[in-house]
Amino acid sequence: MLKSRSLIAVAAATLLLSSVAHAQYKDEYTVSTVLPSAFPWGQAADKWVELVKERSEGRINMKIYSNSQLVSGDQTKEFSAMRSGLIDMAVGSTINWSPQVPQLNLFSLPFLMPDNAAIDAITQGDAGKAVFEAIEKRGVTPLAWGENGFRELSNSKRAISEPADLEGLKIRVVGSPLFQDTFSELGANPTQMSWADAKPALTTGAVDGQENPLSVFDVARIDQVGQEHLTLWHYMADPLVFAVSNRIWGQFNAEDQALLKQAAVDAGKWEIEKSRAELADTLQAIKDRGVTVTELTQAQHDAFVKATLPVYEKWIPRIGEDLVKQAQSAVANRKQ
Ligand code: X2X
Repeated sequence: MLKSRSLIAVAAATLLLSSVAHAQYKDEYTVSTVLPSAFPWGQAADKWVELVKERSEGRINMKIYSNSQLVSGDQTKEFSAMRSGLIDMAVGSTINWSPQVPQLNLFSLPFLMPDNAAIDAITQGDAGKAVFEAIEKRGVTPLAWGENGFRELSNSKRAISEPADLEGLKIRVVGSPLFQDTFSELGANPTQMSWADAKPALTTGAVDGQENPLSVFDVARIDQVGQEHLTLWHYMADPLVFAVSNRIWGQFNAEDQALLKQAAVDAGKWEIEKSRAELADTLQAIKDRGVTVTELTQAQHDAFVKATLPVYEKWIPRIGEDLVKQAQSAVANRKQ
């Protein structure tokens, strides 16, 4: 009798606790992205939202706010907004969060990652774990990796196949001052600008060029704003990170945390495979529109690597020497 009474008490307490936990759940969680559903980035977020809704049987609902609208278009403020609780969740680029998380500059080191296997070796290994720890220490819980892609260089003036071709060109960049350094080393004239301002600036000729993955060049129709020359130099790639503000994360019970994480892992994997598989067709579509596409010879590639080496000297101390070494050895030992 006594035993069953205490069992009832435990059951009642559990029920109460779980209803308290439920009461804390929001009707809808905000998810910030820069690029909307027409781009692989937006599709990664769509997939996450869809999987979470399905697997939680409609208990956890998320709504995507694209074009960085929750931070009035200023994508470099997204991380801070998540940390302070203004944004609940995000699928964000390492570039845009690097002003707040210096370790994220790792991925922007020029020519650190020669191919997809190199990206995977970093994100799926110890270096990736260290990067996630750095994000978490700053108030945001990272769950999984996605991909924006290798960033290629376009401009309206001329074909670029060596550093000297960049001389004096005004190039739109975003994120941390690392990009100012990279393009300054190459003799260009870099200007920091949000994505919201980039297309208008390309249209008016306020800037001559920009760098973005082929999918972004293609879907945003960057060729229509005079960007006739495209150089495939693969100088860096920005992974995407699926993440939740620590304040929000702590409100989910362990089961739902696992659900959110697994859904992010699955959505990320799906998006990475999809966007890599689409790349060849995307490049063909860009060529078909008359864009001059320049591929570099090994010697031309090496000249860019050499010209940007000073960026390493300046940025390794800021990123962390151990982390950079860890990443470099992951790349050197990657599975092909
Ligand atoms: O602004 C860009 O270049 C973009 C869309 O690629 C990022 O958000 C990093």
